[in-house]
Amino acid sequence: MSRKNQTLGEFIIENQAAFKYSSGELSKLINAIRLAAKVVNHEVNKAGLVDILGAAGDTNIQGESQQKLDVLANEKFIHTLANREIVCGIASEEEDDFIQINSADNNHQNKYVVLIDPLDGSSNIDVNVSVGTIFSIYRRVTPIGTPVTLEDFLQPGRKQVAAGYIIYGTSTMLVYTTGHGVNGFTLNPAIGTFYLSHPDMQFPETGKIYSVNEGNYIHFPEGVKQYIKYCQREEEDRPYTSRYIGSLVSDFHRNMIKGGIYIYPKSSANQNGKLRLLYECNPMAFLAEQAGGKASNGFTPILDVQPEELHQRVPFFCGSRKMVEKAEEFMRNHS
Ligand code: AHM
Ligand code: MG
Repeated sequence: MSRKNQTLGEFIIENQAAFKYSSGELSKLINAIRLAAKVVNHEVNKAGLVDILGAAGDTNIQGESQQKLDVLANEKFIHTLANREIVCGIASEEEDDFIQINSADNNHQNKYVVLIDPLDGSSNIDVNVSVGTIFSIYRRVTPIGTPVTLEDFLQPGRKQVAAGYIIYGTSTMLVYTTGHGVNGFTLNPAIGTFYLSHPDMQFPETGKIYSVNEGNYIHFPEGVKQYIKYCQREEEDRPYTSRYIGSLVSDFHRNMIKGGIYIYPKSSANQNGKLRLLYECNPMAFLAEQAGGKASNGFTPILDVQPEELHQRVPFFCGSRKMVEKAEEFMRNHS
């Protein structure tokens, strides 16, 4: 039973029995993500002190060179997961290829692979706008006892065991699902503990916010252009409000709480849009569905798309169920 003010640590232990494959391994994995989140949060919070502490590329007082935050976040997550030997492989938006975690002593006995976008929206760091980390967890499909292969990472999103994000915002939150609803935890920075602040998060069935980079309007497919016009028309409960942070985690988080739709469509310049299927869209789609929302590529549920490569991009429509269905209707009618 979840209750407000429960710590994330307590929540993980109490809910372990509800996990599909309950061996404690997934709990340990989420605990490691919780730890890496706190470390990255600390670094992100220091970003504004760049004039004092030194910019990326500078050498600090200990003679260490300062790293860009997205590179640093990547390292922190990979090291935290790899050092604990609780996963058999990691793929990251920041790495060209997946990483095999070789543990000499346990002979590839771990069963989970993790995919991460360590610092999404990192171009927002310089202007003090919220950024996030996105993670996605699968059970490997190749036999335990052998090294992981690409096949373990190229699974449809429907196979995810857990997924979530950390939002480094006005407060830092960790929001995740293991397929039993979505729960949000807020970090108390004074004591470094995440508390359950948003139990059983739900997308409102519909909403009044649409989030899309309208600067690219001219390049959008006709269905998206028509849907945007629909959002702006003075009819029924419209016009809707336009809100676009340009940081997927933040736009998603706001829309889940207030009701809304996020769209990153294909464009004439970019046939598959911009967002990555494995690191961004699948975990967000899993969370959306678990919270009663919807996520699609305009025609098909994101979670049913069969990935073909690690860094594959995909058009993304995600948010309140009725809004996504309406956008899909425009896509169908104008394709
Ligand atoms: P990134 O992985 O390089 O940070 O890019 C992903 C980000 C998303 O967070 C955001 O929604 C989108 O890119 C914004 O893109 P654009 O500036 O093209 O609207
Ligand atoms: Mg990203």
